[in-house]
Amino acid sequence: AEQFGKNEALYQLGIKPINAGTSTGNTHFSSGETLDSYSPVDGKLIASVTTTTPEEYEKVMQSATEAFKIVRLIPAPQRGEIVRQFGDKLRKNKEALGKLVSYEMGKSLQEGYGEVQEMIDICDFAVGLSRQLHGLTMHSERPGHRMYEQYHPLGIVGIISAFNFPVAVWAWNTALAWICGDVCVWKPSEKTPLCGIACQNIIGQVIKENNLPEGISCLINGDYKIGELMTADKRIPLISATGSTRMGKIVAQTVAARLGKSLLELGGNNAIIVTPDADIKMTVIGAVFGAVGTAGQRCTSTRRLIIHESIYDKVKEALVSAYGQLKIGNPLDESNHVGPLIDAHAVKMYALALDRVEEQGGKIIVEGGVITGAGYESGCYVKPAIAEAQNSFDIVQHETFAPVLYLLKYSGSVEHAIAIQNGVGQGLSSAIMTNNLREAELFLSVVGSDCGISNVNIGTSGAEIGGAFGGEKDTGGGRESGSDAWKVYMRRQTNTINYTTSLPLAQGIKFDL
Ligand code: UN1
Repeated sequence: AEQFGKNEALYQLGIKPINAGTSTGNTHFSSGETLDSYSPVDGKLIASVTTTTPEEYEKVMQSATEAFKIVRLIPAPQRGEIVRQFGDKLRKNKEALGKLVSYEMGKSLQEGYGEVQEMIDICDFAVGLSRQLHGLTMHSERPGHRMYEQYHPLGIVGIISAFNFPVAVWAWNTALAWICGDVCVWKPSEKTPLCGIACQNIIGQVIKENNLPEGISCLINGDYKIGELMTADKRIPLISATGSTRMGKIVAQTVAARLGKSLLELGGNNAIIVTPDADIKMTVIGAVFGAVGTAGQRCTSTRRLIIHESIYDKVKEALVSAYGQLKIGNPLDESNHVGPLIDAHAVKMYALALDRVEEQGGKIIVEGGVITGAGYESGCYVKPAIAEAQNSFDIVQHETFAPVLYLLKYSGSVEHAIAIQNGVGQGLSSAIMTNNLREAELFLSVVGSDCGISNVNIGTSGAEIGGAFGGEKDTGGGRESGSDAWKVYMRRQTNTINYTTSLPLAQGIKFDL
């Protein structure tokens, strides 16, 4: 990886052999046990991070609390200016940060750059939004009264993010939270701690240059135990968590028990319906990128293809031939399409899924397997696989974070395909490939897809930041990123003002003294 300037990237991002620091400016150092970050690309130790102890967590919370008192008073467009500067710094660091994402997480360099681009995009979006935190004005039922609503900053936002988007998901949350006048405490995945340090170093510069309180952006490192301190902490009104459905249920219950708000982005089991009116060439590109992009480790990855029987063999052949062209290897080498899985555990889950689909009656048509030999020493490189299966199989119902694509056949009308598409626990992303207007509109209608994201003639992954991102059912119901997702980061207040000399009551109630 050295030939791609990995070391220069680490230097530029301020990554040291051992990285300490729990909040911006490094006033509070973390001194807990060290977390070593090994690259799935070459199996080498990149650097280590000291984790946050409960006492240090307390200091971080104090600095966040102090920072909020100041930040909430800064006018929103001025907060937007800070986010604009952050976006500029990201532009300057796009190459270095994209490389680090690729090297620490294992996604292709193009996708690493794409992830940093998502951060830049959400900053631009947030800057504009900082002048548009609109509430409504309502007509009061009482004479001489005015009624309106306003949005106030919420406070401390706790962010728990996953390894697969180690930088962008944080930015979706922070860029919005900051313009809303909030401060953030972030616990990145313990599998990608250096991406967290790099992001903190970048925003740390902006905070310093603007003489702002360092607690605006806090970073805590460690495993779920440090996350639990946040979810149970009454001082954090909103917890935004990305990860598995299992994790989300635990987070949701802890946060709900103290009546906090949670924004959950959990598992997906995303399908593309391929109807007889589909453009096969487009279908294959969308399905292959969706299934093997980020080595199948996006929550929006395509896991199921629901194909009409009349074109099933044609689509299957085209897919098998496309999979034959895939180059698997070092993701920093741009001639490769597919990089490694995150770690040995992910490889185990991948292998287990392939065993299970056969046990449950499926047929593997593109063989999987772990790749060994020169260039694959990390043991995390696997072959993207395709299996013919039934939607009812337990393994098909389950999200496996790996490049395993299930082919499901449907017959009859598109309603049957929609029933299969909706026939899983998760509800994140979905797509239909068709040039038939009726099929497309039915798929998007109330009796169509039950997912938070439903696309026509594009795949399931690669959503733009401008739309609200998230899903229903076991996906957790949260929405972040674009549209009006900002509202969850603020508290809404309804104000009624009486400018008369009498006090009429609402609902016409008489109360004479
Ligand atoms: C995720 O996998 O957690 O839509 C986020 C996409 C990306 C974000 C995925 N924009 O695939």
